[in-house]
Amino acid sequence: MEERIKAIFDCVVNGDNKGIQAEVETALAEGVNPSAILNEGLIAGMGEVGRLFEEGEFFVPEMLIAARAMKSAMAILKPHLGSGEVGAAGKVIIGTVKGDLHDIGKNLVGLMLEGAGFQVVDLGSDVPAEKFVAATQEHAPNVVAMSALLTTTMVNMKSTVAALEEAGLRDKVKIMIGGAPVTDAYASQIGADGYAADASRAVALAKSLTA
Ligand code: B1M
Repeated sequence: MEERIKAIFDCVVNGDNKGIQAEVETALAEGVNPSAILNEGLIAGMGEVGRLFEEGEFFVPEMLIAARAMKSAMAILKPHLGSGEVGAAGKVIIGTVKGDLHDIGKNLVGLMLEGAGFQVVDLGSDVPAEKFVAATQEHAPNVVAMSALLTTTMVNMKSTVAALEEAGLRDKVKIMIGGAPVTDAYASQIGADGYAADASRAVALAKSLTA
């Protein structure tokens, strides 16, 4: 079993898009826990890619092919990650903020929220504040969820909170944020209602915000 997970980890690091699909399917067929595939294989593999990038061994193309492999694996894993009745828990709009193209963590949070019974409207990545505002007007969600992976883009969470306030929508929604550079203190500082460090904590937070 551990060998399977190690193979999945290696496929992410090597950006092996075909290999990872076969490995994940085999692991699932063998009864390996989907959460272990996700956390110890995919997320840990991506962490290693980040480390190699930081050390100058990997460059942007390597990060891109790793991301592609991770996305293929997540698509296979999706049906195995939850079984809540979609929409029963509430509605969330989610996006990665303006200037930021990192969407894997955001996708994972969206996927886990869906699994927990939330209806999720995914605005994608590089989402300007006005688009969050327009989507809030259109969909009337319970929660607006923002992701950022760059220290240079997390500031756009603050402008989005301000834009929601300006549009008179701030009291109608809960706002949650997350992503590697984001913290609890930052959430308080910008007037968000909560911060979650990872996808399962994001589900717990969304549940408590909508309770
Ligand atoms: Co970039 N990148 N990247 N990158 N990239 C990081 C983030 C970086 C930390 C790498 C490093 O230096 N070690 C660094 C940021 C440094 C900083 O600002 N502090 C960085 C950089 C510098 C860049 C560029 C500037 C590189 C360049 O061009 N020179 C560039 C910026 C482009 C842009 O956005 N404008 C860039 C580009 C890219 C790619 C496009 C090549 C690719 C992204 C592809 C894609 O997403 N479609 C990429 C990747 C893959 C990474 C790393 C390697 C992996 C990110 C990832 O997917 N992790 C990353 C290094 C790392 O994180 N160690 C790195 C896996 C994912 C499951 O985790 O996204 O953290 P994460 O999500 C977690 C939690 O954070 C949390 O839950 C998730 C699941 O547990 N979470 C939430 C996330 N959102 C949440 C929202 C919530 C709650 C929880 O509520 C709403």
